[in-house]
Amino acid sequence: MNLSQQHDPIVAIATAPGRAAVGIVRISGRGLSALAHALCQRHLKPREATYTAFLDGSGSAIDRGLAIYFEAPHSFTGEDVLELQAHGGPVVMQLLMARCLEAAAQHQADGLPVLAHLRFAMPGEFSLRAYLNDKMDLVQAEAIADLIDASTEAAVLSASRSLSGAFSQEIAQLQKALLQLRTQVEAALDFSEEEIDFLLNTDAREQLLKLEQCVDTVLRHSGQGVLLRDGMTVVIAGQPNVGKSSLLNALAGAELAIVTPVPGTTRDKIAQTIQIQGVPVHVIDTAGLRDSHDEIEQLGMARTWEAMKQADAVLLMHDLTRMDATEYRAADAMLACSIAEKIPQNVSIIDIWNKVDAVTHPPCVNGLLLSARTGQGLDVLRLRLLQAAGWQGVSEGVNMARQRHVNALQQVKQHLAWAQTQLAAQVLEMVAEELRLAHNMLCEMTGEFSSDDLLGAIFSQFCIGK
Ligand SMILES: Nc1nc2c(ncn2[C@@H]2O[C@H](COP(=O)(O)OP(=O)(O)O)[C@@H](O)[C@H]2O)c(=O)[nH]1
Ligand SMILES: [Mg+2]
Repeated sequence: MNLSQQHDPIVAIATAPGRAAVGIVRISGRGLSALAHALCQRHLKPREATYTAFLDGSGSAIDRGLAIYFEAPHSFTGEDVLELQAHGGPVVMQLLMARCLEAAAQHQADGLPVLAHLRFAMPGEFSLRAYLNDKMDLVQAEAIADLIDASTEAAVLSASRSLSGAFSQEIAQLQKALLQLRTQVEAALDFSEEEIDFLLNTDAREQLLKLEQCVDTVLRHSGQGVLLRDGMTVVIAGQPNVGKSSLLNALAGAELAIVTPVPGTTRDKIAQTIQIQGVPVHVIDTAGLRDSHDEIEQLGMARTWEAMKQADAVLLMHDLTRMDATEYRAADAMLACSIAEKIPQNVSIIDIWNKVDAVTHPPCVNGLLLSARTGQGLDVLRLRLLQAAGWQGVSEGVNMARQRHVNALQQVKQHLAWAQTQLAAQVLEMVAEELRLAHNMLCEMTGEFSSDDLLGAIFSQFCIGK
């Protein structure tokens, strides 16, 4: 998008495609009262719902519904916004949108060229404008998309917290403390005798330490927020017939994967997202791992390995009923070795021993005993998964966060650590520089400084009409 297009009026269907009771067409831009007049043939009082006909070019009603006009700057985007709430049929919506474009084009002839540039909105463009017009910062704008995409109740609550500005406030507090320290350092730099004073007498070291601790706390909470947003990926692996598909079904509470006593039933991976304490957990059932010459099964097994490498945790499943079978145990030992060899260190491997219902004296094992059939041990397994993900369930509520935020905070932390080192070495210019860089990172998080690339990457992920 070039710069001039940034100010074009935009239109989109704001509701999901398909049939619905109500559908909303939304327009944002300058000078929309003229458009409202063309569509409704009446004056719309700002911020009031008016029941009206939506007229086509010849004056016939396309539909009747509610029109709401928000006059700039008192709107979501900070521009004039017009919302047309009509019956939610796809054709009604298309007709209304086409009529908006037609009525806007008419204004070219009437000497209102701005309106004549009305065009379809790009994904996230309404939110982008809200951000550009200082209606919200970048963290809040991201929270809108996260709220819409939230897959669990906990994710909704945390995205809503971030949208209300709770996360932005935490960052603002860090910014404030950092700015205070920077001011002191910069002042000391300006007067060389004060520099000595500063180094000897101020509590700069302590302020820095305190700041680092605050960053740590925000960082920890953000990690939790990222987990709520992105969830964790868990792969169930093991030899054929140990009960992997049964476990997926038991965790999901539905018959998703085919379960049979025939080894090699699962040929491809099957995924399902469940939630544990509000954390989305993407569980992947895989083809059992064994020596096989079946080509399809081999392809399935290759996918199993790929999935394991990319997982956060692997549930390595063993079959308690076959503990006495030498061949089975040898294959299990081989499998454990290959997994330890091939799977990256950061993937947690959790050994689980299935079919505990079928054995009278379960042996002492290193891992969890469970039964996919009766559900025994599943609660412990769920908690173990949360533990592997690093979920602490912050009691005061989690702010929704993204990996981008965590990365930025880690860099802030790094710059503060370097600032400590420079302070110890009494190189005040370098302390000032590190603090400046830390401050910049925080500003980038909230979008006070931002590149077009970053904005493009963020807003293009939004849905159209938001
Ligand atoms: N007794 C008992 N049988 C189980 C349990 N879990 C799975 N099975 C049986 O083991 C066989 C293989 O199960 P399946 O889930 O297809 O194993 P997969 O090949 O690892 O996916 C089926 O006959 C299941 O009914 C369990 O917890 N207890
Ligand atoms: Mg299976």
